[in-house]
Amino acid sequence: LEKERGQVNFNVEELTNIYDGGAEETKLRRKVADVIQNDPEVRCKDIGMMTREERYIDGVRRCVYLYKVLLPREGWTPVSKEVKDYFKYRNIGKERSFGVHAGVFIPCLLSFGSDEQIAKWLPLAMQFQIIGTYAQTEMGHGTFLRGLQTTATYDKKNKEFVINCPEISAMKWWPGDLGKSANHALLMAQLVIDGKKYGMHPFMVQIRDLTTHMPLPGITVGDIGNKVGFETTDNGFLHLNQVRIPRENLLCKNAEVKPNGTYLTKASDKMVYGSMVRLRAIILESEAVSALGKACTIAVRYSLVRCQGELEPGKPEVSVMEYMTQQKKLLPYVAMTYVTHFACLKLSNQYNAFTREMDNNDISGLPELHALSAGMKAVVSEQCSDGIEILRKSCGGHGYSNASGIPIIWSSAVACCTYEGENTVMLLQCARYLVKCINQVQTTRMVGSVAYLNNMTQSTCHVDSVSGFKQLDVLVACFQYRAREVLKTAALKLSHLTKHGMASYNAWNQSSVELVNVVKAHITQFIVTTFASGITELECTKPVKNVLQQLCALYALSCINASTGDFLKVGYLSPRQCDLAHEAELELLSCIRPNAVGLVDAFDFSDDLLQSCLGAYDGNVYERLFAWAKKSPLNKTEVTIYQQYIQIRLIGRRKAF
Ligand SMILES: Cc1cc2nc3c(=O)[nH]c(=O)nc-3n(C[C@H](O)[C@H](O)[C@H](O)COP(=O)(O)OP(=O)(O)OC[C@H]3O[C@@H](n4cnc5c(N)ncnc54)[C@H](O)[C@@H]3O)c2cc1C
Ligand SMILES: *[C@@H]1O[C@H](CO)[C@@H](O)[C@H](O)[C@H]1NC(C)=O
Ligand SMILES: *[C@@H]1O[C@H](CO)[C@@H](O)[C@H](O)[C@H]1NC(C)=O
Ligand SMILES: *[C@@H]1O[C@H](CO)[C@@H](O)[C@H](O)[C@H]1NC(C)=O
Ligand SMILES: *[C@@H]1O[C@H](CO)[C@@H](O)[C@H](O)[C@H]1NC(C)=O
Ligand SMILES: *[C@@H]1O[C@H](CO)[C@@H](O)[C@H](O)[C@H]1NC(C)=O
Ligand SMILES: CC(=O)N[C@H]1CO[C@H](CO)[C@@H](O)[C@@H]1O
Repeated sequence: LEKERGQVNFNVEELTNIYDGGAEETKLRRKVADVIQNDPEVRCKDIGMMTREERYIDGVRRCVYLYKVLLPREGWTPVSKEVKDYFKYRNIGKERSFGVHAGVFIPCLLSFGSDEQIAKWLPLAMQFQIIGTYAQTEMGHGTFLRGLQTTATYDKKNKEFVINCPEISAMKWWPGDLGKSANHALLMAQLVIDGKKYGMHPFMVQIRDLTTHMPLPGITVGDIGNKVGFETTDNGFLHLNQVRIPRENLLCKNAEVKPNGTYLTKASDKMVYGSMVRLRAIILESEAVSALGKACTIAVRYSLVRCQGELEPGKPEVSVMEYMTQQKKLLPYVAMTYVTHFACLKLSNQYNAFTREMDNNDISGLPELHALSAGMKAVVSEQCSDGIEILRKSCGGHGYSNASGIPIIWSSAVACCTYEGENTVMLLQCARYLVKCINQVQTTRMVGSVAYLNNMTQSTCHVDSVSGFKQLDVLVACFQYRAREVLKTAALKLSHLTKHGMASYNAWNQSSVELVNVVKAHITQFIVTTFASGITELECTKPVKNVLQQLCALYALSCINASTGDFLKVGYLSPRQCDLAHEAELELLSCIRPNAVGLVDAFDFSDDLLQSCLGAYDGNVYERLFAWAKKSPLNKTEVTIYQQYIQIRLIGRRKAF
C-alpha cells in the first residue's frame, strides 16, 4: 500500500479537509478521535467475536462511561460540537446504547411537549434519571399510522388516561432501547374521549420502576430477539394492559385535553416535519454514506493487496485491482460516497436555511424540503446498502468472513432502508410532490431542487465524442432531461387514467411503479447537479479539482449505464451516444485507478473504526486474519465436543475406561 500511496497525484489531506468541511473541522474530529482511541474503556474492541448479549452489555457499559466519566473529564456536554458531530457517529458508531433516547426520545419531547412538560422531563432525560424510547410502531402496523391500535382513553372521573393494547398486534414492537434499558416511553396512541376517536397523540408513559427497574403493573416488556444487525440495541416489545397515567402526560404542544374532557387543538406545528428533515439528513450521512465509505476503504485497500492470477500469461500475479471488472465494481462506489456525501450536506444546509426563514414565519419552503428529504432518504440508503453488498462480494471469500468487517457494516446500513420511513413509501411521498409540481409548472415558477422543471425545451444531446461525455454540464443536462421526461410520462399516465374515469386512488396504484422510478431519476439528478455545481464553486488545487470532476463524471456515467433504457426511451441519447458514454466510463476507471488508495485514505477512517482484517491502513491482511481466527471461541480448547458426540455416536468408538 505504501507503494500505491506513492503514485497518488493529489494531496490527500487537502481532500480530507474538503470532505470534512474545512481544515478546522478535520482538526477537531481528529482531536475527538484521539481522546476515544487513547481511552481503553471506550476504544472499539474486537466486536467480531462477541455474542449479541455481550454486544448489548458492552454498548451500555461504554455509553455510561462516556456520559458519566469521559464527557465531564473533557469538559464536553451532550450538545457540544465535539459530541454532536464527531464522537457519536464517527468515532464510536453503533457500539453504544441509548441511541433512541438521545436521538429520538429527547428531540420528540422537545417537539411535542409544552414548555412546562419540557421543563419537567428534559433535565431528567439529560441526566439519564429517566431513560426513554420512542414507541410508535406496533407489531401489526408501522407505516400506516392511523392503523395503530393502542388506545389512550380519557377517564374524566379520575382525570387519567387509560392506555391499552386491545390485541396482540397492538403491542409496540421494534422501538430501540425499549427492551431492557428504558424506563419511560414516548408512546403514540389513539386518543379516545367519550367514545370518540381523535387520532394519534404522544403520551409520556413510565414503564419500569425507577429503583428496581421492574416493569410496572399492567406492563409486559422485553427484547424482540436477534436481528440482521443492531446487536447493541435492545429493540423491544411493549404490551400495556389498562395502564393509567395522569392527564398531564399527554404531550400537549399541539393538542390538549381539559380536565372536563374538552379537546383543544392548537396551531399545527410544522416544526415536526422540519425536525424529520434534519433527522433524515443526519441518518443518511452517519448510517448510510459513511458505511459505504468504510466498505470502499476496506474493499479498495484489500483489492490492492490481494494478488490473484496472471493478467499476462507467464508474468507474476497481479493485484485483483488490475482487473477492469474489479475496478468497475469498486470505483463507482468510491465516487458515489463522495457525491452523496455532498448531497446530504446540501440537504442539511437547505434545512438550516429553512429554519432561518421559519424564524421570519416563512414556511413556504417546507413541502419542497420535505419531499426532497423523503426521496433522498430512500434513494441514498438503497444505493449505499446495495453498494456495500457489491463491495463485500468484491473481496471474494474473505468478504464473507466477519473478519472483513463488511457484514457488520452492511447489516446496520441496510436497516436504514426500513426505519424512519420505509423506502418505497418515502419514494411515493416524494412522487406525490413531483406530480403536483409538473402539473403546475406552466403557471408557477419552481424553485430549489425542482427548478430544473421550469425548462420544458424539447431537445436531444449533441455530444458525439467520448471526451464530451466526461463534461459535467453535458451530464447534468442528461440527468435533468431524463428526470423531467419520465416525470411527464408518469404524470400523463396518471391524468389519462383519471380522465377515463378511474378513481384517483386506483390510478395512483396503477402508476406507482413508474412513479418510484421517477423519484430515483429526480434524486440522482439532484445528486449529480449538486456535486457538479459544488465543484465549480470550490476553491482548491488543480489536482483535487480534477479528481473530484472525474468522480462526479464516473458516478453520473455509471448511473447512465445502469438506466440506459430511460435515456434512450426519452429520446435524449441515441444508442451510439450510450456507447460513447459507456466508453467514457471505462476510460475514467483507468484515470481514477492510480488515485484509488488516496481517495479512500482521504475518508480518514481509523483502523479502530473499520474493525477489519482486510482494510487496515498498513495492508497486513494475512497476519490479521490468522490472529483473528485464533480468537474464535471454538478454538479455546484443542478438542471440542469430540467425546460427547463425534467419538461415541458417530464413529462409535467407546472411551477407554
Ligand atoms: C432497526 C430498526 C429500528 C427501529 N426503531 C424503531 C423505533 O425506535 N421506534 C419505532 O416506533 N419503530 C421503530 N422501527 C420500526 C420501523 O419504523 C418500521 O418497521 C418502518 O416504519 C416500516 O413499517 P412496517 O414495518 O409497518 O412496514 P410495512 O409498511 O408493513 O412494509 C411492508 C411492505 O409494504 C409496503 N407498503 C406499505 N405501505 C405502502 C404504501 N402505502 N404504498 C406502497 N407500499 C407500501 C412497503 O413498501 C413494504 O414493501 C424500527 C425498525 C427497524 C428495522
Ligand atoms: C370545560 O373546561 C373548559 C376550561 O378548562 C371550559 O372552557 C369549557 O367550557 C368546559 N366545557 C364544558 C362542557 O364544561
Ligand atoms: C457476523 O456478522 C453478522 C453481521 O453483523 C452478524 O449478524 C452475525 O451474528 C455475525 N456472526 C457471528 C458468529 O458473530
Ligand atoms: C433548457 O434545456 C435545453 C435542453 O435540455 C438546453 O439546451 C437549454 O440550454 C436549457 N435552457 C436553460 C435556460 O437552461
Ligand atoms: C393495485 O394494483 C395491483 C396491480 O394492478 C392490483 O393487483 C391491486 O388490486 C390494486 N389495488 C387496488 C386497491 O386497487
Ligand atoms: C453497462 O456496463 C457494462 C459493463 O461495464 C456493459 O456490459 C453494459 O453493456 C453496460 N450497459 C449498458 C446498458 O450500456
Ligand atoms: C491453535 C490455536 O490457535 N488455538 C487458539 C484457539 O483459541 C484460543 C482462544 O480462544 C487460543 O488461546 C488458542 O491459541
